[in-house]
Amino acid sequence: MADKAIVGIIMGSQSDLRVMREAAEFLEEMKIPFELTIVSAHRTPRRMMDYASSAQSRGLSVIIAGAGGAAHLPGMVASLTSLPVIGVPIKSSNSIDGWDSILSILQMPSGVPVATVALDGAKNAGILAAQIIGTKDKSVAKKLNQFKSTLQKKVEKSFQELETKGWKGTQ
Ligand code: RP5
Repeated sequence: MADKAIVGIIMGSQSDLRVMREAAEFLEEMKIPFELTIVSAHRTPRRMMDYASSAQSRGLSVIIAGAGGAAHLPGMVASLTSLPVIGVPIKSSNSIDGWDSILSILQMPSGVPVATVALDGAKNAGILAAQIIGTKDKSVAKKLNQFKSTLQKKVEKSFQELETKGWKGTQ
């Protein structure tokens, strides 16, 4: 992507990409320039510190961080920057049942928030990042409104289909 990245997508391992790509795909759809890389809190702690502490001066506005198991990446990144950090808990090979990833990312101490999305909810992380960018960028806000209206139309179509079968939907 040619333009300077304003969203940073990071993940603890290459194995997280199967989930995290959905955030990237949504940002691509919204034409929001982003960067995507692997940064591990445990295996590359110095890289994590460099990434998080330089993020704002490099022009990023939001960071999306995904990790699984003992998922310390989003919280540690949030401790090193005042940019908003969106955390994606991943059900990885070292995760027991996903709750370990969720709680590691969600239960942050007061003063260091991570906006945590659902387990494997990378698309919502992309949407939330776009919504943050859309507070200042009118063209992104317009695209998001169109996206939300397609969501509405899909539901309308499905309840209309039920009604044509003679099955009454909720009032
Ligand atoms: C975490 O450990 C990563 O974010 C990944 O979800 C998990 C497993 O990593 P790999 O062993 O697949 O590299 O740090």
